[in-house]
Amino acid sequence: MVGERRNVRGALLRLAVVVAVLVVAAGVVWVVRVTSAPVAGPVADIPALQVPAVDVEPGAVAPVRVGAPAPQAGAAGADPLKAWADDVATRTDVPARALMAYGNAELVVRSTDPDCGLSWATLAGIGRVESDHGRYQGRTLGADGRPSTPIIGVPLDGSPGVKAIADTDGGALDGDRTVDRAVGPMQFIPSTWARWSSDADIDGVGDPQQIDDAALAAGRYLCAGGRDLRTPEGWWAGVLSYNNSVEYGQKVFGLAERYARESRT
Ligand SMILES: [Ca+2]
Ligand SMILES: [Ca+2]
Repeated sequence: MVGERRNVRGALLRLAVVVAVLVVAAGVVWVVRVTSAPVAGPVADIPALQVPAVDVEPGAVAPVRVGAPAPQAGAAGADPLKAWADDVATRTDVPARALMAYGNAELVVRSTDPDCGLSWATLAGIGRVESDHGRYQGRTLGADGRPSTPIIGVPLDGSPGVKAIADTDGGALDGDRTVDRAVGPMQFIPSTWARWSSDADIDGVGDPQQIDDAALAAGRYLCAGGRDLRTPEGWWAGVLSYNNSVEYGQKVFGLAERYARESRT
């Protein structure tokens, strides 16, 4: 079953690469069809439910290939990352504070793992699906990069549609000593956080509720195993490792493509 799916995916991948080459050769801009803009709903909605999945197959050319302007270092004395985030926030629905976290993660990974090709837009797509950039259920994202109250997911107790994950953190991260729960703006399971914990705001603590820390950990996680996120196979493998669902990947794809496009206009 899994092998069969891989073969199909491989075939689709090869097809997608051929199509992408033809499109580029024809000088035609590759446009991903986005079915509609995310619909604002009641704050109690799970963020992912507000996000439409786009009509792309796994293996479709990675959205980062559309070439968003990456955050860059600038003049000494200025804060180029903040200037970039403030600017992009005016054209997207992503709060500037979250953009700073995603952009910072891209910059850090660009220096530590340049072959990964991590894009802030991919992180923003994941952050939108996982927690609406830390704004889940009416929360706000503070200047310190923390949601106004900690984001803690449902108990992973094996209920219908939910994985069963026994407690690994003694409740330290998720407040639950019986089972584990996904935590923070990027929704890390405590055992995953234990492996990928990052300290991007340099306060001496890796905190999955703090969006700089969470975004950098997510970026490192996506790059694991030498993935090149600039390739279709690398991008899809990374995103599906975050959540092994084609619909999830399609949602992140559509968002990342849209954020990248909006950031350029
Ligand atoms: Ca726990
Ligand atoms: Ca930290």
